[in-house]
Amino acid sequence: SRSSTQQSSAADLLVVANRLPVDQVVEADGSTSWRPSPGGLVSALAPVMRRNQGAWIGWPGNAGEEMEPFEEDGLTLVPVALSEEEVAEFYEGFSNDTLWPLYHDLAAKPSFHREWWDSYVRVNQRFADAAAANAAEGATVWVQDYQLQLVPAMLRELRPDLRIGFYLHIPFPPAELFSQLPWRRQILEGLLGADLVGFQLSGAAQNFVRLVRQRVGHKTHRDTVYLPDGRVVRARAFPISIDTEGFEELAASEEVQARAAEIRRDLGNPRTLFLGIDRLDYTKGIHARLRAFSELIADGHLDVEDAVFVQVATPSRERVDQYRQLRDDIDQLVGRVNGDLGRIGRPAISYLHSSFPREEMAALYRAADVMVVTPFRDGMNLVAKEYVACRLDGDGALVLSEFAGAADELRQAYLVNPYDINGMKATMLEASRAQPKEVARRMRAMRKTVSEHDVSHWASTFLTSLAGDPESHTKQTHP
Ligand code: GDG
Repeated sequence: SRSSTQQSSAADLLVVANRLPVDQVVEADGSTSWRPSPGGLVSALAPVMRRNQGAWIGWPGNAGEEMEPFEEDGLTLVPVALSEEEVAEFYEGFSNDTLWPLYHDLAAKPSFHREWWDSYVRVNQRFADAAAANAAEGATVWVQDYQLQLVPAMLRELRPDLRIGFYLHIPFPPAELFSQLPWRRQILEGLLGADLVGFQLSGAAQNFVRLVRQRVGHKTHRDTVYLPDGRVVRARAFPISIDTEGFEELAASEEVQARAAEIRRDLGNPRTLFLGIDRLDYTKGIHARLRAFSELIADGHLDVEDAVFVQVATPSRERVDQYRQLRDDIDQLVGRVNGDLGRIGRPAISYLHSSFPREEMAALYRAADVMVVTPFRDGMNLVAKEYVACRLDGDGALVLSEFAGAADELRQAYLVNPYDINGMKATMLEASRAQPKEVARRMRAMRKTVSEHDVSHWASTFLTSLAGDPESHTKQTHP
């Protein structure tokens, strides 16, 4: 209850996310400090959070002791500590080895372990307690993503005065898949603690509402769930986006332009530079895409003298078995393709297993003639939008999986089915040979979409919708 909650600070707008928007760095002398980890979410939310006494609640990213809240760049950051065991069970286990594959169409086989679930419940409760302790009366709390689906109901239990929103960054699966989850009902009830549940696509919102009707038995109508106590919960789509202007400015800088030219030179000035940039994740379809490209070379449709594929795979979740296996599979494929098809100074695939600063990403986007984004399933896919934002000259072709959320908005991309290798081959070839006028026509339309819908538009649409449903709440927060 309200009186038993310790209030160390009183924020009017709280973001609760698995990770804090900072990384802890250990200096040479052993002391630790914080380095901001810039991302779309924090850059979109920071301005409105500074205006509203904002607090960000999250895990600092490594196992460790409890820490006091601290100020960073005008925001209050509230660290939630996880033990080694919780990192293994809540984060690597239930979040990334149960929910992640299940929510992505079983792109890998999900593991179901009851201890992992217990840890998920325990850690979600810790996040909810931290939010309850730091929220002012009537504050707005915005909970992020699949790691924290129980937080909305736990938080409502502690603090019925709060306005609670939830946003899922990854797909929400159809009932046939979701129903495999032994804890399906608890997750649905966890989400129903929110006033507004946001998804990338309207199909996901519909999956959720249907499941609530079937599995929890509540009355629903379109995007609204009617709870027995009179409260209503809405489920709607809010497609996320990028800091479009930020990417445009970066891409326009002289350094990035010069670096883009240098990248092309270093690759031997190929006629067509294909590019893939992904977290190294089995949902992203990296292996199938590289196979399609290598077959185009083996078949003689492309030649290593004038085509190259640059694949950046950012290291990710390296302690989860399926990710280790994927890394080995891709290493092996790249080695074989380059061994079979490359020539001296002309590898078919230029493969980089590392992460780069934003400037280098922008230079790669500027350098690439054909961007290839072929996930088997993806909530949105920001890389596709970043490529579009960086194409200041209005050229460049985007090959995009129809199973990425981004395909709903970027209709003028060269759309592919990532399971269809021959189809991907044909479309990659078509994109690389298309008339400049045709490429420009498509890019122009996509640039319009990305400039009209950026990440601050996303954040303000969500927060306005959360504040604006008057019948379920009297006190409203205006971001
Ligand atoms: C999840 C959902 C949804 C990647 N490598 C480097 C780097 N990145 C940046 C990209 C992009 C972001 O990371 C990746 O975002 P994606 O959307 O492509 O994919 P996920 O990581 O799977 O994100 C996804 C997203 O959440 C947002 O809701 O779109 O569907 O799966 O911004 O640029 N950035 C830098 N160096 C790298 O090496 N600086």
